[in-house]
Amino acid sequence: MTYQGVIDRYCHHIELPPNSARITLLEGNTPLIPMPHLGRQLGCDLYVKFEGLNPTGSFKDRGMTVAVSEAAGRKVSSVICASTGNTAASAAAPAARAGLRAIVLIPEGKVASGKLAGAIAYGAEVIQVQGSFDAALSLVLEITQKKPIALVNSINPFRLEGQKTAAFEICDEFGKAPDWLCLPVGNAGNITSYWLGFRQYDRGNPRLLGVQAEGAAPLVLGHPVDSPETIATAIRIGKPARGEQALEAVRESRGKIISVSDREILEAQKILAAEGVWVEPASSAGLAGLVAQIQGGSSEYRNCRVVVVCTGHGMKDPSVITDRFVAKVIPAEYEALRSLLI
Ligand code: AN7
Repeated sequence: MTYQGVIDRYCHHIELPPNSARITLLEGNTPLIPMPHLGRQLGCDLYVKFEGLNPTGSFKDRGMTVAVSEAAGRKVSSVICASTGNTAASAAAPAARAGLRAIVLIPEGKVASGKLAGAIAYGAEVIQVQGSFDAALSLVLEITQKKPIALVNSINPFRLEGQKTAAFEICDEFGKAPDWLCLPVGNAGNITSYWLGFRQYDRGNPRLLGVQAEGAAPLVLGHPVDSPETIATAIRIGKPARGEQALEAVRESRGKIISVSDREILEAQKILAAEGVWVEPASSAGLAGLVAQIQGGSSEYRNCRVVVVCTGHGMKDPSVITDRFVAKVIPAEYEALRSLLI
C-alpha cells in the first residue's frame, strides 16, 4: 500500500484552490482502536480514534497540511498562529517543508514540554505572550489583518477542510457513522470540522458529546471565561473562536456539551493508559465526559457504537505523569533487587 496524506486520499471532498502547493507529511489514516474491555464496563461498543499518531503527534496535522498548502500556493512567505502547543508544532512542521517562516504565539509558561520542543525543533519562531491563548489569538488576528502573513489558526477555513477528513475515515472504517462521537473542545475547530465532515460524507451522523474542562468551559457556562485554568493546557481556552458553530453542531446532532473536572480528566488518562493508549490530558476529556454521563445515570449510550477521539499523544506532556511519580532507587546488587521484588 502506498501512503497518502489526507489531501490526496480525499481530494474529491476537500476544497482547495487549484494553484495550491501540496505540502504533506502523510498525515491522517490514524487507527480506530477497539476497546472491548472498557466498552464492556461502560455498556457500549467502544473505539478510540487515536489522533496522537499523526506526524507531529496531534490531530492538528490534518488541517495544517491543507492550510499550509493553500498559503504556500499563493506565495506568502510566513504563517502565524496562536497556540496552546499542538497547533504550533503542527504548523511548524509543514511550514519547514514548504520553506515558509513559521511564527507561533504561545501563552507564557503554559505549554507542555513536548509541544514546545516540537515547535522549536521544526524551526518555528516561538514567542511567549504574557496572557492566555485568547490574548495570543487576538494579537495574531490583528497582525494578519495588517501584514501579509497567513493565519493558520482554525479561523482559517482551509484548516476545517483538512480536519473533517477524520470523520470521513471513521465512516470508511465502519461503512457508516457511529452513534456517538465524544471529543474535547477548546477553540472548537475540531468539533465543527467533524460535523462538517459527517454531514458532507452522507453516511449518517453521530450525536456529538463535546467535553470542556471545568475551569475552561465557556460553552457550558454560556459566556467567555477571562482566566481559564485546567491541567489540560491544550484546552485552556476561554473564548473559543468557533464556539457558536460548535453549539450549533451539537444542537443539530442532538448531542451535548458538558464539562469535567481535572481529576476526572486525569482518571480517564489513566484508564486509557491501562489499555495501552497513552494520551495527553486534554485528549482524555472525551472519555472522561462519556464516563461522567454513564455514571451519572444516562442510558443514551447503552449498546451504542461510540468513538472517543483522542486528539494528542501522551508524549506531548510527559511531566504531567513524571511530576506525580517517584522512582524507587536501589544499589546495583542482586540482593537489593530480589528483596524489592519478592
Ligand atoms: C490535544 O494547539 O487550540 O476545540 O492551539 O491540542 O479544535 O481547539 C489545541 C487544541 C483538543 C481542542 N485536544 O481542539 C492549540 C489548540 C488537544 C488539543 C484540543 C486541542 P479545538
